Amino acid sequence: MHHTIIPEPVSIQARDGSNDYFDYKGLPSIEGDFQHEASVLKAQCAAQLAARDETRNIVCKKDEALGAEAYTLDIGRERIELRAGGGSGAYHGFQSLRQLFLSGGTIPCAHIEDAPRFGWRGFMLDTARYFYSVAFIKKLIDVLSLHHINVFHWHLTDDQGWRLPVPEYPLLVEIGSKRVERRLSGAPTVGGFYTEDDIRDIVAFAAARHVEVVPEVDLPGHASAILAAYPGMGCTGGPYRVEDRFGIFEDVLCAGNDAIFELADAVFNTLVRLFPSSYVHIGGDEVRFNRWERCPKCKKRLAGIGLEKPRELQSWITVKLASMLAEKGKTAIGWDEVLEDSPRYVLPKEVAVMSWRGADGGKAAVKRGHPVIMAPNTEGCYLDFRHCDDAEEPGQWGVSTVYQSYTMDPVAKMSESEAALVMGGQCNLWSELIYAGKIAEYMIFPRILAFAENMWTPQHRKDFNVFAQKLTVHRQRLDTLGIAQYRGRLK
Ligand code: TNX
Repeated sequence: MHHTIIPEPVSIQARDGSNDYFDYKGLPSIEGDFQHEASVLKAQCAAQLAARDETRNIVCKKDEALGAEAYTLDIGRERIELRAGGGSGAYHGFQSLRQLFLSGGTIPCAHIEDAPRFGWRGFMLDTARYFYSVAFIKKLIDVLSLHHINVFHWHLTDDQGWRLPVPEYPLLVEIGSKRVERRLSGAPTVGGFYTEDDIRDIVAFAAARHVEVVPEVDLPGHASAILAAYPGMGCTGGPYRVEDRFGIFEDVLCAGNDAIFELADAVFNTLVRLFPSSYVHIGGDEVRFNRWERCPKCKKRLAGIGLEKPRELQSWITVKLASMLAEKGKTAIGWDEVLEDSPRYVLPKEVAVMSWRGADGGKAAVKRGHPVIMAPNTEGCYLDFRHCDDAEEPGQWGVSTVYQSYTMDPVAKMSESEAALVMGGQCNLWSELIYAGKIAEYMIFPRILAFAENMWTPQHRKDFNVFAQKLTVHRQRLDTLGIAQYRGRLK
């Protein structure tokens, strides 16, 4: 049997001319270094590998010669040796093994060497358009980490809901986390928020799986939930409501009101307290300028800071927010609109740009020296799109195939120095139409598997036909884990 690990490792060498295999009657003992990671593996395997097999063992060694995320596996008849440069490498090695354990049967003896192509292999979940339970988010993070996805970008706020409690601004969740669901009669509100304990729980759960949780609060647009809670933050003063429609709304935070920075400061302090990641995503997408054009306070602000066009206020806000974060030791990430700056308020080089309206934003950003994460909605990164062009398929806006997720090249048409600024890529699940976790799973799988291999595996080792073959085996592993998946055509 060929090994069917997704993403495909850098190299797999079968033991010379032998048909030897590692056979086991239960979970082997795990000895040596990386006991933290080993304990996670034991918990993950408990359901499928209830028994222990003490005659077999996995011996783990830290190997300084390997990179932090790199690992090797030596699969012998009675013993597997895992070497890794650090905890994350060990974790990835364990997850490759976990995939093989999930299929049951024996494991052919082999030597595996592995390390990622890109360091940022992300997935974003929009928990604002619909609210998902802590249990679901943990289930998702666990199965993402099975495929070496290492960043969970948590979209916490949007027009339709604010999910983050901020002590100084209690109405953000009291009012901002619920919306009227007008299609329902009776008690017509939906929503929810994550308590600090929920957030700590998710962050710790992810950290144990070597997944970094990057929070996003979307500013200054997509702000209806903030405005409903604190109408003074808008240009017109309202009335506002937590939106029950989807789309883009003209009411955004008032650029002429200093109170928006007080609010941002309190929000950032909460994020700093709860999220160890060095990144904070500040959104910045789809800001409409109509209100700013007519608002006396915004006009006054423009004059005060020497700008002419109201649209330039967005770069002024972005630069301000990014420097507030820098003072708190965090690096800002923004959607690619943050690149449309004003000559006076130029985006600081260290701000990372997430390219979503195709790859052009990312390409322009590396030319200007910004770190970039590629998530083009034109090339397989938008999991809210339908899997294929079929009227029966759920999804919005367009089609995004498994094949596109497999082939999106984050460094296409870049020079070597530009490509060096590309941290990696990310798939996003926007949830306007995704009202339940099971639907989310269906939209995520198997596209995220194709994407994981795309971000991890060196190009010369990628082969879509082999991937599609492995998928037939791998689908059963997802079934075992209780993950829903799309089963239609891949191209
Ligand atoms: C654009 S991607 C948005 C989201 C929508 C998404 C739908 C981005 C930064 N903004 O608000 O949910 O399109 O595909």
